[in-house]
Amino acid sequence: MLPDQYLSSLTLAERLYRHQPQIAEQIYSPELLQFLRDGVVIFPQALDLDLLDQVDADLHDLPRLARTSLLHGMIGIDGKADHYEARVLRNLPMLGVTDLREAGPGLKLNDLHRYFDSARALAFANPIIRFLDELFGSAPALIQSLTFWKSSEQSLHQDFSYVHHHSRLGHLAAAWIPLEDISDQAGPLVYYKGSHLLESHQFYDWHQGGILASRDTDAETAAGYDHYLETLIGERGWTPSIYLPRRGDVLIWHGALIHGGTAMGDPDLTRRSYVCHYTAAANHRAMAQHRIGDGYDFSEPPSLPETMRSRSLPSRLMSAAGRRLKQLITGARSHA
Ligand SMILES: O=C(O)CCC(=O)C(=O)O
Repeated sequence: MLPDQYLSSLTLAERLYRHQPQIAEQIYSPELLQFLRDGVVIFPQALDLDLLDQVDADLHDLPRLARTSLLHGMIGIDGKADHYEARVLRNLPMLGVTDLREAGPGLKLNDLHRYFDSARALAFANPIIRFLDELFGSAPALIQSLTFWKSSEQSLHQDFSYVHHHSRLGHLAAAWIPLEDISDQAGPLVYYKGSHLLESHQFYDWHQGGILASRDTDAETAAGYDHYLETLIGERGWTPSIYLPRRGDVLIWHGALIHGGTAMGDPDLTRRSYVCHYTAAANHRAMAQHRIGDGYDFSEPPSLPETMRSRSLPSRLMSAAGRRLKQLITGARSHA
């Protein structure tokens, strides 16, 4: 996948914002416009606290699930050998860790929405789905969910290079859902506002001009990515934002936003979070093998919200126009 192919796969909303911002401003909600500008939007206290309680209750089952090897997950996302010698969840006992809740940073559990209805409902919570529907112009589909107990301490990255088993790569966004209030000592999420607005010549060259990381990427190329991001951030003058949310908040970021997990100040602190990656449902429907280019393959089909179906371009445009009209009417009423 080359940079220009990626750029032409961006959402209609983003292409409009990049090329005709004054038109985009007439059509889209303030939240979406903020997202298109910054690559990130935060919805404070938007999630149902009872649902979060239910997720908490279900998570009590995790240690049992981990022992039965039903659960999949990874340890030390960046291969941080100083954190763990094992790479996958079922190897935790080899390290003397009997309860995954006691594991250190870098532990992530895959796709808990497949085990728990509560986690599934949280991934498809209304404020998230409503926003993504406007962004994609069609129903969103969940690609994967990741649950973290502590900070990932994952180095800076852009998701599109790693999460690319959907057909239109520019249709990618993620939600960061705190499962508890997050302390600044717990290794919170860091991101760089505006860093999603890359031009064609600004992408990292993973292989022959391609923008996707693969399992076969050599160590030198992988290491060069850190340097590339640091240089880009320095050149563009982007400054880090640290996300210190309260339970009930949700942050949604763009698939090209530079972000990562910061180092834990206090290794005992948890930083329980639920991270969901989405694309447009239409992308998944077109997907034959859950595999694209030199990307990874996935055995499970994508998850779709039952209540939503993908829509045609005219119907998407009509919805956007309808939303705008509604805002104008509401605005006119509140000024009357
Ligand atoms: O929560 C974190 O520390 C990082 C999560 C992340 O980068 C991702 O899932 O893409």
